[in-house]
Amino acid sequence: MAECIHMKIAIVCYPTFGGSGVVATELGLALVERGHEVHFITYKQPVRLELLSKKIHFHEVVVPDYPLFQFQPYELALSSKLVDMVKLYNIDLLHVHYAIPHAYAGYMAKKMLAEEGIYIPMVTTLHGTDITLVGNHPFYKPAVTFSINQSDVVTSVSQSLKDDTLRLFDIKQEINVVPNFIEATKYQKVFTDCQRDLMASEKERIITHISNLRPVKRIQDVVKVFHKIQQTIPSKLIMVGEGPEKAPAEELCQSLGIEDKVVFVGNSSEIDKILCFSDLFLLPSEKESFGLAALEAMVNGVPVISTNTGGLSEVNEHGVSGFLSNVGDIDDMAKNAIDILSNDATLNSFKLQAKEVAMKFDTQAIVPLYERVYEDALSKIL
Ligand code: GMT
Repeated sequence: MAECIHMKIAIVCYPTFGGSGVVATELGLALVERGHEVHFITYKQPVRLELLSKKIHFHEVVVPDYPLFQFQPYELALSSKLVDMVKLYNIDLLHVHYAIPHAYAGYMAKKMLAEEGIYIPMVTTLHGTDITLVGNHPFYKPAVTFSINQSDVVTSVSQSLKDDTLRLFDIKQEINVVPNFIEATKYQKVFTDCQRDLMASEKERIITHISNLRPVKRIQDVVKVFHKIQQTIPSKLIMVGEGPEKAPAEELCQSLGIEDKVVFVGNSSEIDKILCFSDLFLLPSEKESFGLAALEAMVNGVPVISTNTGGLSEVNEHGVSGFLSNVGDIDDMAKNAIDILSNDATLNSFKLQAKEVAMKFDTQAIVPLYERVYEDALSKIL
């Protein structure tokens, strides 16, 4: 592998539970491992960022309340913070995750810096809802189109998201597909302390769903698929995450009479522990540009029953790491789940295959692609 020059990189992301923030944080940590210096710039310390050191910095963007403003101007505060931090730490490159409003704020920062003779490239990574759900709204579309086109390099987390972006926006920039990744080698050890008995009896299978429980995840479908599965296979459902669809899902469990078989655990920082004792992962999303949660399940040896929307088919291999169905096809998802769960031998081969497919997305394979993107971005301003 060719040696890469060490850079000072500012990463802008959402710090909360959610795929784009997780990817940005894991990327920052992996870059530090590879000798770069990383500065996270956002409004709160990212949830998966535990360690700060000489090479990992966190700079908080503060937006003080001012009574004149009905909405506090976060982009303004973010772009000012970017300008200050780039100057203070001699940062080489901005990497913004999620176009709204980060690419817009990054562009403004670039322009302000250029006024002072400081030229710095911006890489924008598109994650999904910034394109397919929110960014595409007429309220935001011109600004999103502009800031994508003004980025020095654009990446998307799947081919499907690239295709959506080119279809929905007037994009003049090339879009590089750099898939999401996972530290697969970390999971090669076999857990022996799963404590699965806390959740289910020995005879029961454990089925898991993890998300921000938003409408796009079709949470009612998770419950309906599980309702069918448990009629054939003794099982429990673990629902991880918080969001607006939680209460309606709890009501549905009640009305289907399965509330004693479903556990809502809320947000968790112990995802690996939960996946360690899970037998199957359900992801019946309406849209999913990549499906990082599916990849996290697979690397933990948990097969995935998902829809075939967006980039999911680039992650979950039909008949290998799990199965794909059309959006809303509850019967097909339940049938596939039962096929996997009904005997130990089949389940065990799917578990192994899920792990094997996940290896394709190992950090060691993907992070160098970002380094190449950075070099390309730097070469554009030198
Ligand atoms: O939908 C989510 O779970 C949150 C959202 C986000 O921006 O954090 O996730 C998007 O980005 C993830 C990381 O790249 C992808 O794995 C998710 O598929 C994508 N979500 C959608 O496209 C709906």
